[in-house]
Amino acid sequence: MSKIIITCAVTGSIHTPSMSPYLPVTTSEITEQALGAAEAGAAILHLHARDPETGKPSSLVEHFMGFLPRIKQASDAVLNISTGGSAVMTLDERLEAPKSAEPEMCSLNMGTMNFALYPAAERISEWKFDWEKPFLEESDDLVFKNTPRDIARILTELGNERGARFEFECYDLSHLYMLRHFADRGLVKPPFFIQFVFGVLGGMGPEPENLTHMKLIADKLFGDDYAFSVLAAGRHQIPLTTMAAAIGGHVRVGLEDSLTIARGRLATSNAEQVAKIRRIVEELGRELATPEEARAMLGLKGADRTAIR
Ligand code: KMH
Ligand code: ZN
Repeated sequence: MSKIIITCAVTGSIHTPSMSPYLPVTTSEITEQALGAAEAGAAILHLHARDPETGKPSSLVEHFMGFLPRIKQASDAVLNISTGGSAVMTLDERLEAPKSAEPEMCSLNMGTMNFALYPAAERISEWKFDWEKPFLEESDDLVFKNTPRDIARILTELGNERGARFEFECYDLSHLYMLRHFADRGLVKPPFFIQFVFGVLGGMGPEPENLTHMKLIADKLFGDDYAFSVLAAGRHQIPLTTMAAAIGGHVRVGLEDSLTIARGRLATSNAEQVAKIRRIVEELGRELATPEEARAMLGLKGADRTAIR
């Protein structure tokens, strides 16, 4: 088995500040937690921005540029900027920061879907900020829009025009076929780095059979032209990533997708989750990929060819 790439998704746009005091939201918190995750073994940092005053997911370039240069100066980790942003943002908003930062990697969500966060609102009794409750509750009527036109635009504007490579977010079997379609159209070339996403309400559930079936179909569609990674929401994070590591995949952890380190215990940092999955994958006999090794495996352009200064 090849070396294993740990991605850490540091803050995301799913969780809200009332859910955990450890969720990084300010520029310093995001910077420090990202650097801690890289030091703990993450080769790739998947990044979203937040409004530092309120913790609300933000698409503003100035919020991204608060932490991107600081992380780049202090670490050689691959910086991967979300193009999913938050489902409440327009595609123009979602693309503003990645287009201006021209990172080595971007996420790319491979289908339009529901992305329902409202069950989480029931578990919170005290809210820190006014925006949080409606943000979660109104996701019962929200469409996370990623049409073929949107996907083509991201492949063109970030991939072909700015040299980014992608973390293809596949929440469902159908998303693998959409990636195959764009490969057939010649808009994207291998090697493909496919993130199998489990446990989002609107995507596939965290059953082990779903992982083996996704791998089976991806093997058929992409042969040797792809590598897969796994992320799973909430308490499914470590079991599903462990299974991925055992069958030759890569792994993604981080507070974006799970706030806990064990049943009922909040993780106090992203680094804590990275350290945990690192212990597990090393016990399984897998060696960690360094950022340079991840760049070579994924065909990335290199940190010096981004617009992050
Ligand atoms: N939080 C993941 C389930 C993106 O940023 O483009 C999805 C994600 C999407 O990371
Ligand atoms: Zn994300």
